[in-house]
Amino acid sequence: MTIQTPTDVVRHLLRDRTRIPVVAQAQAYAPANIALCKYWGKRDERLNLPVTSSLSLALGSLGSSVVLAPNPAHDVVTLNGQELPPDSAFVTRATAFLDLFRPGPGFGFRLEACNTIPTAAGFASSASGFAAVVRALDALFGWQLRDRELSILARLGSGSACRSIFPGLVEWQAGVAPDGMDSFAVPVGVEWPELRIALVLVSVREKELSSRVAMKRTVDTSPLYASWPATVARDLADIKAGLKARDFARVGAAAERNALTMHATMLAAVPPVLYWQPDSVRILQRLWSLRSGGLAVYGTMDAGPNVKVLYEARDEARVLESFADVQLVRPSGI
Ligand code: 2P0
Repeated sequence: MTIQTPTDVVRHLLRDRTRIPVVAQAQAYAPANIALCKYWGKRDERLNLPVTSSLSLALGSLGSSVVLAPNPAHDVVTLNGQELPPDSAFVTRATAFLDLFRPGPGFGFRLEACNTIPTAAGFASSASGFAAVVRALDALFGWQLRDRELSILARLGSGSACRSIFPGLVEWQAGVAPDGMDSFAVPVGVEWPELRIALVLVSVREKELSSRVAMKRTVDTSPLYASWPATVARDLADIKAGLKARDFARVGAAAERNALTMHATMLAAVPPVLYWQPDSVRILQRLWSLRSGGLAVYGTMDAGPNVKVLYEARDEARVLESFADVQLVRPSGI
């Protein structure tokens, strides 16, 4: 069987499994993740296959919890306790993903999702959301798939979700196969409990431009995109070497450079993609001035205006006093 669509992938991975619920409802959690080396651009838009590999750090207790149960005939989706209208973007996307897994046309799901991270403000809630849904599906139907297979299924919902299947430091290996069966996340195998991320809040408003649209526009129109794969190859190697050597400055510098290059590449798209707000710039400048003063802090930004600050546990107090509106995260599993 040739695997070309998300439906083909699901059929292939579930070929020896049944689609009969084995429990009344299933609960699952997945952490959000922040990429130190970013995923920006697809080689296959249907299967969410990336142009490059990427590497992220999971956010411990910041993520998504879901409860999933069968529901007669149609889907009901709640987010943080509120039922969402069926035509909302969130429900449309969730329903389309659940379509891949229904036992039959008359089968509905009740999906209750709770995010401990702001939804759709560049804090990667879609990553933790899809990863948690995949884990809940696995538990509801009793499939007992391996993490690698769960990672492939989560990727079909949102590329970065494949990394949220694992705690800690995780690499999404881009793979080369057209069917994407070699494109999944794996733990990097480095333990670094002192590594921290501070989320510096600029805005929790939902972004106007989805990362999916922005990514495609960048690939299609940015004259700088041609050099992005080489940038990632260099930064990823540097980050992995830095992680192995516990060289925080090397990891931080490469992560910051990678994020800024990604945003520069977006800015050159037509029309330009700019997620930054004036406060984002102010925070980065503050961070650079603190670093000149000897504090080991490095910044990264995603598809939103918020800034994430990488630091080590020993600098926690200084990070806390240096930024307003900051949420400190202790990543688990590292
Ligand atoms: C990342 N981002 O590596 C990059 C950096 C945002 C900036 O992955 O279209 O929601 O669902 O595969 O995974 C956000 O993109 O995009 C993202 P789709 P996704 O974290």
